[in-house]
Amino acid sequence: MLKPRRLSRGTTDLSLLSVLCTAALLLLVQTDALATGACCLVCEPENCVIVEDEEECLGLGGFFMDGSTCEDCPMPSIVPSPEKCTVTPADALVGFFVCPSLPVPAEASMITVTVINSCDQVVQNATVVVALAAANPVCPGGVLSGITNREGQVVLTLSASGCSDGVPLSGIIKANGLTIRAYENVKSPDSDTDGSVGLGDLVEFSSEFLGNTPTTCHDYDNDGETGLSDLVLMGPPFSARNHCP
Ligand SMILES: [Ca+2]
Ligand SMILES: [Ca+2]
Repeated sequence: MLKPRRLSRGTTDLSLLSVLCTAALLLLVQTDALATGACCLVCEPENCVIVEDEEECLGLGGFFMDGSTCEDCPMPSIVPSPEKCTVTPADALVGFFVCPSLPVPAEASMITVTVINSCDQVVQNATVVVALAAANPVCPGGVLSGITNREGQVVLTLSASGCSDGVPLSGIIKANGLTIRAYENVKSPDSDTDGSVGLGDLVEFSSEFLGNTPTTCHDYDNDGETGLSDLVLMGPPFSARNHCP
């Protein structure tokens, strides 16, 4: 009576063993499948490859996203890198030179924003928006936004007045929603904000130029003094009596 039992138990043990082996194999296959993930190569043309582990991905110079697919890799192309973007001539002037734009915009009031991403690629079709503080009223109809072209550039005419001298966040530039510049200086030859560059502004300019009042609103290039380089910026819009529409 014991014999069949032993046989039966042996058969059961064998079956159990084969079930366990199959399970272990399945687990192994499953673990292996889970180990793959997306290796994002953000600056490479192919953008992503599927690899088995982080080590393999690091060897390729990417970053590993365990269990992910390539669709999960971030697309760097539209995200600007603030330090790589350029703004002329505002970066050199350490702020915005703004000016009522009629009849002809003052040269320095036309800024060229070049949007670059972290891969040193230009960003086309980026939405660029300039925002000024209340101390720098924009002329009626002034457009302070645009879309970058194939070279990743957009030219904006800053048709505005007033003075922000060393005031944080006075002039902001955003590209695709990300702040790429935050200037403390936004200065206009129409500093009295009456909408035109006239005698009142010249009187204020002269006072700073001659040192009768402290250097503030008419130091357009923000080098610490109201001098000849500022006169060069003030001259043309004053001669043309630049004004808002
Ligand atoms: Ca004025
Ligand atoms: Ca100056």
